[in-house]
Amino acid sequence: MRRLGTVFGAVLAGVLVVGCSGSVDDSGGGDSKKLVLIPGVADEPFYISMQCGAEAKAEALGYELGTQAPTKFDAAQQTPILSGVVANKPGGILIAPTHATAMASPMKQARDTGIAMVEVDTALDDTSVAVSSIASDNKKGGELAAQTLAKLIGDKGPVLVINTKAGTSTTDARAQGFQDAVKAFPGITSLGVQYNNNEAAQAASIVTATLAAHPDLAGIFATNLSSAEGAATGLRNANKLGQVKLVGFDASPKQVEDLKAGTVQALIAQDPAGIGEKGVEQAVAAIEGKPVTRTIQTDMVAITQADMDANSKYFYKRKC
Ligand code: T6T
Repeated sequence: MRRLGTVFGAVLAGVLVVGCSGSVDDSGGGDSKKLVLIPGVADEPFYISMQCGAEAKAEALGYELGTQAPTKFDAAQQTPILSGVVANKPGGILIAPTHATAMASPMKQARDTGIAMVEVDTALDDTSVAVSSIASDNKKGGELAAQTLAKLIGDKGPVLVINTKAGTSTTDARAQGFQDAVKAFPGITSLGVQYNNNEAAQAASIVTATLAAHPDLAGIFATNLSSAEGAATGLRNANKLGQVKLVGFDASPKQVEDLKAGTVQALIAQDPAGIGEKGVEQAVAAIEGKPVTRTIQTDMVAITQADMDANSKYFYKRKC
């Protein structure tokens, strides 16, 4: 896989030689010094933090990075954005594919035009398309969430997983890791996984309906920002704050407020800025014909109210 990246980079370097300025490929337009980040959804602190890291690294390496994002976390919206970006022929694209299979065909088409494709956060099932993938160890994150929640509920009671959208590589791995790890606790019953379509309001409704059917609900694992923010609202609406323990992935400003207020008991924070930085490094390596690392894992940390001040560097941003 490393070899694929290197060879691919060398092909791009060949294109550079043809271009007159060293950065512009005059054979068909485009600019190899340009990178584009295509996040999963616009205006969301995880991706904003990723963009901040990517922009800073691009500037440091003498590249320009633009961002184009869909308004919803949806492959049908992300596909035309990707096609529009490809038409402008940047040197590299950092993309968080919104679906593990539905984004395969448009991403292959992009790769086949000679653009260096790097996956940031989410990934395709097909590992042959991107030269590099940078993400948290999401399965391990789900396992960590299960252990954290088990401790909070004294190893017993019914628990629910609120997941985002089926087909999202990261959150599916988190839910799987959680479900596998929870089996080690005989006193815990899994109520299974429900999907909120990456909409906080849907997560709140799921909590309301689950509490009506299972008033003894002990704990919830919310696999990302939208599900965790919405689950906190659902618990608040039902006056169950603190009674039903909530562990959520991510660390948006609202999630951090919820942790401070005791609405959420633990957050599993990722390092989106680090994902963006490393994504740029890998895209640039591929463009310049240098060795590329196929898979890179970034940091993750479980944060509780007790250690939130010490871990504030992991909090996500609304702007750079
Ligand atoms: O949890 C992150 C990201 O890792 C996941 O792939 C999708 O949801 C987030 O962006 C948070 O909303």
